[in-house]
Amino acid sequence: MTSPAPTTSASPHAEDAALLTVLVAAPRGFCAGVDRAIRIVELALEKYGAPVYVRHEIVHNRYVVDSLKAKGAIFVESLDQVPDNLPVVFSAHGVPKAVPAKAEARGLDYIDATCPLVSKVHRQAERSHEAGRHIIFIGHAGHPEVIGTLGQLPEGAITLVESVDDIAALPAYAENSLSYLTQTTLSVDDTRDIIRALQHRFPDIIGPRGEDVCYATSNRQEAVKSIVGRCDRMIVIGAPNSSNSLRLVEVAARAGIPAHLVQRGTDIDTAWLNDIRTIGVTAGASAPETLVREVIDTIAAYRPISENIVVTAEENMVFKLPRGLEVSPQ
Ligand code: 10D
Ligand code: SF4
Repeated sequence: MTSPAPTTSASPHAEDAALLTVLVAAPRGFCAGVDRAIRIVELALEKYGAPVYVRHEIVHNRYVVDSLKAKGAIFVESLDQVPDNLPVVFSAHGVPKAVPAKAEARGLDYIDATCPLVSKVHRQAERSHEAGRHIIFIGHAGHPEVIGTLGQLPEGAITLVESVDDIAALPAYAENSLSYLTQTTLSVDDTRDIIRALQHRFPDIIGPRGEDVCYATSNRQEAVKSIVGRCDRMIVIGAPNSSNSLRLVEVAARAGIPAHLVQRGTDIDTAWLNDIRTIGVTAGASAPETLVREVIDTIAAYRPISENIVVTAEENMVFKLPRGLEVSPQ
């Protein structure tokens, strides 16, 4: 745990305000899958030159998307919007099998930036299907990762459940015919409860040995849990469509403190900073550190702060780049 010297500001409000302790959660922000996906777009721009098309936001963050747009990336929601003869990158959330198939049929040069931990779930789904098992998939309907994973198998091979309540509504299945998988960015606590309910109703259901909820998702939730008890309020930097960021807000809110999702410093309501002694700050896996700095600077412009980083885990995960985009050692 490091404790930088108190940061004071020259704001008129700051002069007579008491010191506000800012607890900054670690780990926070970019995970290995997000780092890799952004790098893939940058390397594709270097390799092919602009424009490079990207199907869906490469990660769910407007700042990241705008930065890549400025370098020549064009973001679209459908392959139909990609002109012939131009390269296209698939986002970190993964795509249904039909998407690369369509790109191939059109002769498009495509690069898959799906996080390897999402691809791992895709392969598990294929293996379970080949073994003759029906899959119960725990996830949030309509999320691109869920659409991508459901789209790995023929329609009807996977049933989506979103909550413990959904389990009772499932039909009966033959013995030893079920397996479960999960989205990577779920609430660790909710997922454990849903899996328990599944195992209670279907005692022979099988699932992954480790968690499908990824290391980055669970580390960020754990980091919030470690500070919420000391915070009067929590700020999570992330986008409204970022599943893992929304889960961080939930973790704080469930601990009984007001929790706010902000995209950047300008979203902060200074009323949040009155009459509190300690505020927690974290960032979802798709939010860059520059926005964390911006948020802390915004807080410091309103009240003098003492900034403390609270470390609950070290992360050193790095994923390999796809073939054809590897960077040769200097
Ligand atoms: O919505 P989300 O949490 O799945 O995605 P986001 O782009 O915010 O963060 C990265 C997570 C990915 C790509 C899913 F694994
Ligand atoms: Fe991969 Fe997890 Fe990051 Fe998603 S949140 S991109 S699964 S490491």
